[in-house]
Parts: sequence; structure tokens; C-alpha cells
Amino acid sequence: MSSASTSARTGQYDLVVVSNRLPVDKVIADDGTETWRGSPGGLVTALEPIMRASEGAWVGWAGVADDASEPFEHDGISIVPVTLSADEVEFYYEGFSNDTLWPLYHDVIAPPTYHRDWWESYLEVNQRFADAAAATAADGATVWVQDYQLQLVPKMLREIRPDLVIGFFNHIPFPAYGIFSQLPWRTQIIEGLLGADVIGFQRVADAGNFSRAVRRLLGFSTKGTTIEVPIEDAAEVEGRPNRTRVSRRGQHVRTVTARAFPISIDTESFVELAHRPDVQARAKEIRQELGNPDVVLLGVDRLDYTKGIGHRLKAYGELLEDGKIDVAHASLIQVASPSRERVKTYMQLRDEIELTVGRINGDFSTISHSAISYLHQGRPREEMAALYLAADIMLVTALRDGMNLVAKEYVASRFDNGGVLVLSEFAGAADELKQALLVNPHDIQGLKEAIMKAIAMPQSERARRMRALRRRVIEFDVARWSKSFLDELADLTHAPSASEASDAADALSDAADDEAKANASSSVRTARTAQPDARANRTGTEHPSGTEHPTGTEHPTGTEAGGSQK
Ligand code: GDG
Repeated sequence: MSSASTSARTGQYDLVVVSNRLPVDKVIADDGTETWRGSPGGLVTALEPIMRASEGAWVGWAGVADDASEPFEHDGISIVPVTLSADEVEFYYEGFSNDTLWPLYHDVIAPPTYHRDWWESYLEVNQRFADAAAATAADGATVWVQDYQLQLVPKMLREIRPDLVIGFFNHIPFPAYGIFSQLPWRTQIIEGLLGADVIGFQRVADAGNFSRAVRRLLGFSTKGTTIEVPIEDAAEVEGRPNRTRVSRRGQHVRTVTARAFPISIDTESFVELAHRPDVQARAKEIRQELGNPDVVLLGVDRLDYTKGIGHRLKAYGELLEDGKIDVAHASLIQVASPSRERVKTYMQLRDEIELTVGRINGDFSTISHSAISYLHQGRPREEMAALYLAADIMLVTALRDGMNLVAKEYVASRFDNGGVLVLSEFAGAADELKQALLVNPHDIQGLKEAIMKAIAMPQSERARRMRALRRRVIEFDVARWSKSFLDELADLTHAPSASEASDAADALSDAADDEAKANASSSVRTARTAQPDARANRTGTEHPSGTEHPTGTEHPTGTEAGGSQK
């Protein structure tokens, strides 16, 4: 507890995480009994030790409409539930978050819907989250807001609590200005995000797109990863003089950092799972159940139009048709976990995918061999690891994806250095997993060639590629990710060094909108922070193990991972 937490306006927690969904799910049994079940997500696991050490609290929605639970403790973390009405679930969550922002931010793969009453609901719910965070955080506390559902929270929170250090991480892509500018509320969103001190993105390109939107919409100066936000007077950022300066034009500015922090997984827990004898036995069993084909291909996705499942099926279906693949020797398993089933676009997508699967199976399956084993169901984590071990080829063909953790989980599980990852260049993971077979999923011919190349790849090349991929995923796990983000926030409370101060002066003199320079500088900084971090661990993080949820990831219903929705 903070020693300064005496003010009536403050709460008692030094670290507050705010996300749409809590790291626990409320489970209501048939007889009406209510219990809380933990969702062992990567973010939770990475933050758990820090949360415990610094008296952390988690603010979020329990996943059930009209739930008005009081704050409580779960596994040493204080849980602060935010209530959403049934209308708000429909307007703020299913509507504005999942049917406006989600398609817009994924390059309008599906058409975004714009409704003013959805926006009103988004405003109201964001204000409620900001109020809850403000009431929970101690004086000078750090508040870390997660994802696109809560983009207005940083500004709203800063207005109530200028003493706070505020971070925001966007788990999904941030689109190019030409697309983002469609949004009728684009300026409010940018202003909302700029309430944060550090804004994290998955890719360098996402951070670049954001900075460009800031320049275009607000005309603020940006240089590299730094954005200068004019303020009325320095008191707006209480007690943090190093975050404000006076520009040469005599203007008070607050500095905001916007850069890439690529998220990762709890690698160790997947390595452990893959080593378990029961998981290995299950992997063998899966292959046997398929009739021991020479090649097992695998796709694992939430059933979402961003994941390129249709493109994958088209390429696979054509390979069967061309006679390049024979169901007697090859089999595709497609896990499509249920997602956002009340949103119309998702209902249509399910119909389309299932029609395609049915056609391919009808045309090519035999009594003894299915072309595709299609599972529209969430599977337990152990089963996921067994599937990863059983699959010779993992197909990640997203049309646009912030990161794609499945790609990293596959790599983490392959301690045998076996398997080939076919990975879309439109997934954030492609920036790091360069030894995968990178594909453009829109290029069906190229995708077919990549699949054939994966099938034919010699063992020695598979092992060489997989070893390199594994080095990356082992070194940069989710604990490393959260530490680097929190370290960046912690840096803000330290006085700037002489070189930083002179950098700041340069930034002010360079008001020109030089996008090329900004991007180059942003890449350099990202590469620098991607090096092993020799700095003292100011947040006192241990490197824990665990996985998933709510790293912005959504977990399918009916699994031990819980039934959360993004
Ligand atoms: C968003 C961004 C970004 C899936 N099916 C089952 C299951 N899963 C687990 C996977 C993985 C997670 O869900 C999915 O993560 P992804 O990253 O692939 O995708 P999104 O859900 O869209 O996540 C994404 C992420 O946020 C993090 O920032 O990478 O770009 O869109 O962990 O294993 N888990 C279990 N059963 C299933 O059937 N147990």
C-alpha cells in the first residue's frame, strides 16, 4: 500500500491493470450457484508476482451482464468488477468494440458498422472503467490499460487523477491513416489514447500509423517514438516535472512515448506441457485416430474473419483437387473455437467456413480418411499442446493479426525441433519469426507452394529453422514483455539524462512531419530495447510461468481456459 494513500480521492493500489475482461470468470451453475474461476492467461501470469509485490488490483468486467459483484481477492490479486448492463454488452462490447473497431483496425477485412448510439455507450462504459481505476489507484500509482475496448480511459483517467503514471497497450493492429480516418470519432480516440504516458503496440508499423494519425489529426510534433502533447500548464502532470517541458515557442508540453512492445507467451509453460508423458501420448493417439497419415496439417484459431481460415481451406482444397495431396497420406485438423457468436458477421463466417469444410470433405474424404477434421469447440490447453506436437505443419494464415500467439505456442511446444510453421506476413509474429515459411495468404498460389514446400522440407532444414524460432520465443517471453513495458513507465518517474534533455530540445526544433525519419528512429529504438535488458529490475518482476488470457486473447467457451470474450 502506498504511504501517500491518505487522500480521500485515491485508492490503495500501486499497480492497477484495467482490461475489458477480468482474469477471472464468473461461473453460474444450473442451480444458480455462483463461483469464480481463474483464467490462467499469459498477462495474468506475467503480472502476478508484480501485482502481489506491489499490492496490485485488476479492474474489469466479469463477462456476465448486470453482474454487480463487490471487489474481492482471488489468488492474491484484488479484483474490482465493473458492471455492464445487457444493453451495454450489446452496444459497447458487441457493437462498437467488435463490429466497429475490430474490423476497422484489421484493415476493413469486413465492413465496420458505425452507430452513434454504440459510440455513446462506448463513451459511458469507458468513463465507468476510468472512474473505477481512479478509485482504486493509490497516489502516484501506475495504471496499465489494455486494448481497443478502452481507448478513452487514459484521457478520462488523467483528467480525474493527474498524479498517475498511465500506460496503454493495444493488442490488435493500429491501421494506416487512410483507413483509421473513416472513423467518425477518430479525433476523440486519438485524444483518449494520448492521455497515457506510454502507448504500446505490437509492431513498429502500428506505432508509426498511430504517430501519423496524431500529426494528421492534431498537428502535434512527433519525433521517433516521442509525441509532444501541449498542455495548459505543468500542474496538469502533478509531481512529474520530467514529463513536461516548455517548448521553444513557450508552450507547455507533455511527452508521450508510442512504440512497439511485441507481446509473447509463457514459453516455459508450453515447453513443460509438451514434455508431459500424457500430452505426448495424446499426440500419438491423435495421429493414430487420423489413420497415421504421413503429414498432419493444423490450424488453430478463434473463428474470426481476420484469421484467414477460408484462404487456408481454399489452398488445401485446391491441392487435393490438383492431386498434389492425397487424403490417404495427409490430413488437416482445423480447430475453430467459437467466438462472438451473437455478432452477425461471425454467424455468416461460420456458415461460410462450414459450407467449405463440408464441400471439401464431401469431395475428397473416404470412409477411412477425412480430408479435414473440423472442430468448432474450445479444447483444453493440454489438448492444444498435444495438437501442436502431433502436427507436422502449422498453418497460420491470418489476413491481419496483432501478433498471433498460436504461432509462438507451436514453436514453444516443438522442443523436438520438428515441425514447420507456415506464417502469414500480416501477423505481427512475422516480424520476429523470420525463419518460418512466410506467406501472403491472399496469394493462393503462393500459399499452395508454401504448403508443398513445408511437406517436402528435409528434416535438417526443419530442425535448423525451428531451433532459430525457438531461441526467439524462449528469450522473449511474456514476462520479458511486461517487464519492458513497466520499465518504460518506471523510467518516466526518473529525471531525464543530459543526452535525453538535448534530444528533447532537438525534438522541439524539428516540427517537420518527417515520417521516414520517425519510422527509422522508431525501429532503432525497438531493436535496442529488444536486446537483453541489463537495467535493474525496478518493478521487482520474477519470471513466472503460466499462460493466456486476458492478454487480449479470447478464450473459447467450455475449456479450462475459461469462457472469456474479447
Ligand atoms: C488478440 C489479437 C494477439 C484458441 N483456441 C483455443 C485456445 N486458444 C488460445 C490460443 C492462444 C489464444 O487463444 C489466441 O491468441 P491469438 O494471438 O492467436 O489471437 P486472438 O485471440 O485474436 O488475440 C492477437 C493477442 O490478442 C495477444 O495480444 O496476439 O493478434 O487478435 O493463446 O492458444 N486455447 C484453448 N482452447 C482452444 O480451443 N485452451
